[in-house]
Order: sequence, then C-alpha cells, then structure tokens
Amino acid sequence: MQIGILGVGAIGQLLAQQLAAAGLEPWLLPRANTPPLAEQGEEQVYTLELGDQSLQTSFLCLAQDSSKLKQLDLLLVTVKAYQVEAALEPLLPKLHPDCRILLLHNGLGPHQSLAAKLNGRPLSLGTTSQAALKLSSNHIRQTGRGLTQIGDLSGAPTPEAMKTALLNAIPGSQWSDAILEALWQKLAVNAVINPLTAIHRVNNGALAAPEFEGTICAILDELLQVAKQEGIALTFDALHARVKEVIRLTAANYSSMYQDLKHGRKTEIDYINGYLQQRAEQYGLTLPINSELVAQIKALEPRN
Ligand code: KPL
Repeated sequence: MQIGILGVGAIGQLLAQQLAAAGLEPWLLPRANTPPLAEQGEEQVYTLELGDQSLQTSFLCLAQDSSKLKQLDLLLVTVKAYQVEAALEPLLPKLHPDCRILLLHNGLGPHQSLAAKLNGRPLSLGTTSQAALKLSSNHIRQTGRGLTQIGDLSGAPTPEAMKTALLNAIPGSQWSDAILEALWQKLAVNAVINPLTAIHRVNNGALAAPEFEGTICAILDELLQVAKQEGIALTFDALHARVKEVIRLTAANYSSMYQDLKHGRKTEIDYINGYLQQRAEQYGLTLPINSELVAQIKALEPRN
C-alpha cells in the first residue's frame, strides 16, 4: 500500500514518522509554491524529537507533477483547512481514480466544497488531538499524545487492510463509523478554546476560570442549534464535559489559533466559528456569540 502525505507541517511530519515506524514508507508532497526540501525522487532526512529520544527517518519527496502520484492508494491531506482546496485540486487529475483522500484538519467545510470535484473518489475524514511543534522545515518535536479518529464520508469504504495499517501505525487512533459526529465534537472544542485563547492571549488552561463559563455555554448552545438542523446528534452535557476535559488535559498548551496570530499568520476561524455562522445562515439562524468571535479574530489577523 502506498501512502502520500500532502503538507509537511508539524502534523504531516508526525504522521509520516508514525507510518514509517510501522514500516509503511509514506511519500511526502510539499504544497505547490513551497520550496521543495529535496528534488523529485530524492530522499530527505526528517527528525522527530519525542521525550529525550531523537529519531531520524528518510522520506521520498515528490514533486507536484511526479508520475509516482498515480501509484498512491491513499493521500493524507494535512494542510490547514483554508489551504485544502488550493493544494488538492491541481493534484486530483494526477491521482488514480481509486486513490482515497483523507482530510485531517481543524474545523469543517472543505469536505463540502470539494464534494463536486471528487467524481466519486473515496473520501475519508479524520481528526487528531496529537500535537507537534515544527522546529525547522524538517524537524519536529511531539508535544502531546492524543486521540485520532478516522472514518469514511463518501465513496467506497476503506479496505480493511488499509484501516488496520493506519490504526496500527498511529498511536491512540480509532475508527469512527460516525465521523461527522466526531468532527462536530472536535469543532465544539475548537470553537470554544481557539478564539477565546487567541483573543485573551492566554493558554488553554486559563479558560477554566469561572469568568469564561457563560461564554463557553453560549458558544455551545449556538453550535447545538446548528448541529440539530444538520441532523448531528450531540448533547449539551456531553459537549460541555468534553470541552472542560480538553481545557484540563491541554492546560499548558497555547492553541493553534493563539499561535497563528502570534506568528502573524491567517487563522482557521472561517472553518470553525465561521463555519457555524455560514451553516446557520442556511437555516435562517443567527449566532451572536460565534459571529462576534469571528469578527474579533478577523480584526486581529494580518491584512493582505
Ligand atoms: O486543537 C486544538 C488547537 O489548538 O487547535 C486544541 C485541542 C484546542 C488544543 O490546543
């Protein structure tokens, strides 16, 4: 089975290392217009720091027009939500029609905008709370272990051998037959933690303070109104408990949105609270709290 990884950021590199450790030899595909680390067909050494261990692995880096793209059985897409369409679309005609796409990003949205372009190609979705920090273009440190959930959305189901290979390789991973529900739960976690930590410039743990409780409940109430319209079965108590648990488990972390703003990068707000806002409009709902958070984050994003 040949796996490709589109996007060689922290999560892309982490998964590449985990797949390689399980003997799967994935190929790496940097996004177009990012400088390739190696010429097409060349191997490049990547480093993973895990605790006091340092692991070096060589990966084959493919160019965007490599004939090897046709050999892929699975393309794992690990770029940011707002990069998915632009990164994936030019590659689709170069992939074998049976090559499965697996999207792994924070937030929701690209699976809907891509649907018409996939022409029946199998699509799977996933979410991970593993965490890694990019120290340089080919060097990461794993900063958190966590749950990875993967499931099928459309097209042919994932073959058993591929499922087993992925679940064996990725620590803490599980198959989800209701992947959209799992992604909405993660959406709830991100809709609370990401904008609040970025606006108040605090770590995740600071949100345990009583002053945030009202806002947290209001964000979740609004999310539940939209989820209900979408036919996604979620309950307030379960979501609230999950959000509180993630705040506790990742207390020392700074959210990805906090870090994006700190480094002058665009955020994934359009695919998190903005996604809720956009879906709400379809149903004639208004989401005052989520819309306010979107506006505040947009005001903090770099202009261009
Ligand atoms: O996914 C995250 C993020 O920062 O994007 C959480 C779970 C909030 C951890 O920081």
